[in-house]
Amino acid sequence: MALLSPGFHRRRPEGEADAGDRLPPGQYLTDGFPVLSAGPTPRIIPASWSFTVENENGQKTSWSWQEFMDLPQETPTVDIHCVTRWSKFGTSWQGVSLDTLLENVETDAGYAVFHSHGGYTTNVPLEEITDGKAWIVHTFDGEPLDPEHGGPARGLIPHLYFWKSAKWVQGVRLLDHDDPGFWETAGYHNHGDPWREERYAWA
Ligand SMILES: Nc1nc2c(c(=O)[nH]1)N[C@H]1C(S)=C(S)[C@@H](COP(=O)(O)O)O[C@H]1N2
Ligand SMILES: [Mo]
Repeated sequence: MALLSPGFHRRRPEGEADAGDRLPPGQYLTDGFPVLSAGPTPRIIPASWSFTVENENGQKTSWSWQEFMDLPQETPTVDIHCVTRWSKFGTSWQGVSLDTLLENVETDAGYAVFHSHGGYTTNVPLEEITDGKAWIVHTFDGEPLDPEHGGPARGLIPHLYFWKSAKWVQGVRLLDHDDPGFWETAGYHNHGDPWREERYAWA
């Protein structure tokens, strides 16, 4: 027996017509914004927040909240993909490009590790966060980023699974060698490309 009567066409909500091309394999779309945190939510006030880039020789460059907010701001609108299989289309953010933050940093490093208040870390090859591919963001949907989602500021590397986007970020270390982070040492894939389903190290 046919489950659909003749002439019935499933209608997709506006804007989802190309979900097939836009949705990486094994993912489903959500309109919500799930919270995934490995520990408690740290409460950090902007006045005591700073961001530090440390190069492979230990040289540090830091911005206070005000200095960070005075840097050129960008407003990326991007799709995000969590390894637990939810994806969210068209999320809009405001923040500073890693290109801007790395502009005056002297480095021959090939790798980077983001580190967060609370001890979370995540590693990426440096080329994954340059050329307009990554930001430190402080605003989501026009509002200051909620603490649950990483406020006052988090990493945003949308072309990799969302665990690479460190919440409550406080800095990035540049290294001449790879140094797997929190989930990467716990069995997640070292790279995490959602289009190649790089979910787990053993898969
Ligand atoms: N500091 C920190 N950053 C983190 C995490 C975390 O536990 N701690 N979880 C990661 C994971 S697994 C995901 S899917 C996203 C979730 O972000 P959200 O809670 O804003 O959806 O943050 C990533 N960044
Ligand atoms: Mo995740």
